[in-house]
Amino acid sequence: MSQETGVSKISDESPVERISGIIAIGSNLYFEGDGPEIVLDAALAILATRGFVIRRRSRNFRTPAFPAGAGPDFVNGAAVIESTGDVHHMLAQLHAVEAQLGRTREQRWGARTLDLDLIAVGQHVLPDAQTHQYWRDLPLEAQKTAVPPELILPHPRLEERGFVLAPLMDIAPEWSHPLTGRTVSEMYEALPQDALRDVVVL
Ligand code: PH2
Ligand code: MG
Ligand code: MG
Repeated sequence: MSQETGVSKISDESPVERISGIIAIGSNLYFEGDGPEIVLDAALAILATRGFVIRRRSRNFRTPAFPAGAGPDFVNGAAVIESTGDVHHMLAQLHAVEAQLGRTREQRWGARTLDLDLIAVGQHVLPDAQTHQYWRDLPLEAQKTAVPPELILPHPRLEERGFVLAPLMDIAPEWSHPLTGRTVSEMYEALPQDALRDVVVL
């Protein structure tokens, strides 16, 4: 840390890059006797011990499982988390915390003790706009079997999901989608009535 070595210098610019991610959190199964709300609290507490700063956290919402009939109601929320490192580091940490709290890689859309989904990182588009469009346009039937082989950001199903957008309204209503330009508020207002049915604040 000296001027002579040139390795780093003290300045008003941080030498370490920090990134801020919007995550959706959810649970609809007990883990070792603890219900979904406790599991969600634990997940954020563990993220904090792993070096994340929890900048914002939404209220908890009870939401019916999607697709309908797929299992018990979820408790869903959202948070803004900040860390050093890149997007892939962030995703790996989310997966590690899921595993720590009992998540097994199970059936797509099945019940789970903990689901931590990276929804967006600023205005990043991954892997590229064209691939993103492909996943966004995929019909529901195809979504049931086709799983993206790589991280897609923003989350390709964001705009359809009341259980994601309702919590996002608490923490990031002004965030805008880098490809559509629509804000969370606009996407929330545009949801079909259906998407918010039985979505209630706990
Ligand atoms: N997550 C899923 C599948 N279905 N349904 C609700 N209500 N909430 C979720 O978080 C959720 C879901 C896959 O990640
Ligand atoms: Mg997930
Ligand atoms: Mg999910």
